[in-house]
Amino acid sequence: MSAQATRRSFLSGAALGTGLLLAGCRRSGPSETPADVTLRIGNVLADIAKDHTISTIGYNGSVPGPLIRLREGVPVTVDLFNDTDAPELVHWHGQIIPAEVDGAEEERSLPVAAHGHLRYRLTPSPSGARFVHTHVMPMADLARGTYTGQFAFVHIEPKSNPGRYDQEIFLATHEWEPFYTTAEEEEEEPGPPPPQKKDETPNGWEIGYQRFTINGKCLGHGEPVGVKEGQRVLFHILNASATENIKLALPGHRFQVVALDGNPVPHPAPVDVLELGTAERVDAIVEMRNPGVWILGTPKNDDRSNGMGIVVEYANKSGTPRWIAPPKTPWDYTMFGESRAAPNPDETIPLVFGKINGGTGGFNRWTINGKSYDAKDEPRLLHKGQRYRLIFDNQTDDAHPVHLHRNSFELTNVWGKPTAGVMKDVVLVKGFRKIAVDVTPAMDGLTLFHCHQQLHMDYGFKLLFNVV
Ligand SMILES: [Cu+2]
Repeated sequence: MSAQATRRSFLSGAALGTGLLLAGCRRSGPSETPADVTLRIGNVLADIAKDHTISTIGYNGSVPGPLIRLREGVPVTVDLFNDTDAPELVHWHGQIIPAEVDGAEEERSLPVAAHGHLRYRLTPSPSGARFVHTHVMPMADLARGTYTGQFAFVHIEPKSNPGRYDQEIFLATHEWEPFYTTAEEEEEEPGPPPPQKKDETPNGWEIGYQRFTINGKCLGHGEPVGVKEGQRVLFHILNASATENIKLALPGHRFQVVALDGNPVPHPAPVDVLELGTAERVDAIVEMRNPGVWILGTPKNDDRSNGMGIVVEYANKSGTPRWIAPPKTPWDYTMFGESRAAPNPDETIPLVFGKINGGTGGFNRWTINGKSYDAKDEPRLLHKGQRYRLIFDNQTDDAHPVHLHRNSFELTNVWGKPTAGVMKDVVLVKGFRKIAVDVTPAMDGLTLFHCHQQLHMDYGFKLLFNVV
């Protein structure tokens, strides 16, 4: 996928009547009319750097998969072809669509069989930066699930588009060549001190990576993002990692954050550093007023030298891309919200996150309210139209990017600070912190809540709701 999609290319796509641009899409078969969206799941050889090719699974032969442009409320037919030897699930992350097509096993969504084909219709909603990714649980197999290249941007155009920008750039981060490690990630901004631990079992496996990419290329190996002085560039950034929460900076520039998880924020605000938990999206406008050749990348030096970055190049400028370490200002969701209390909920549901250490060579297990997910348990009932306050109470030392399917929720309290108006579908709850969100379920059916860190999800960090 090209990093650069101009307004003009989108408009010409819209003129075709489908509002959709899909590179490399294949026809479904001679007997059927072509679908509006076709995703073919299969092996991909991704050249992430010079003389460095990754063999993985992806969509339509590329990593990331093709940019899928949809229009809010305009139904589309979707064709899924699975050229692999294992069943797959394609999850439409951040959309409010029926459980049958949402793409999660727990919700009893339709799988696409090994070497099988699945066709269905869906009505895209809500507008904004969404994405599509596999929802299988690879457990210990680091060659499946979100460790692979099965992810692609889904951009849902609003019914009316008030956006004011000169150029639109889609950037997705992803790591490769995962390995098991016992090293734990240090948090830069330590939270409250951990309570005394009774259990002295050591921490279990964590995941490390050899290579880091943006749009499937290590820093310096892809096409630079070409900009002109004076342009307003809208960046759509997606953390398509299996397990990593990341930070990104563009030295000499600031990001004006205008939307989180695709939803416009009440108070757009400038920041030096973006932070995205796994599966989070940020839309930010950058005014290009500092001509040169720059690195947009992670402040973590090791990860940046292993590839986590992309070059931003002004027209008629050349030279070695520059990196300057950004200030260490903490990310704060509430700066984009309204400083008022949200309306009172009809019901409050505490969700306490716990960890049972796996010991050396074992997997940690994760609990919500003292229990790991069990498919035999009855889902917890929610009523459509009721306002629920979910209290995410993280009693572990890990950060958890927690995700609610088929809904957007409103942040109402972050680390003790009331807020309102920020709508998201993933929120990063740091170690020993609390975040409260309100949700009014919009559509009935099974609705999965889980940590988006693949290893946490696979080892118990899930809870199933049923909206009636
Ligand atoms: Cu987690």
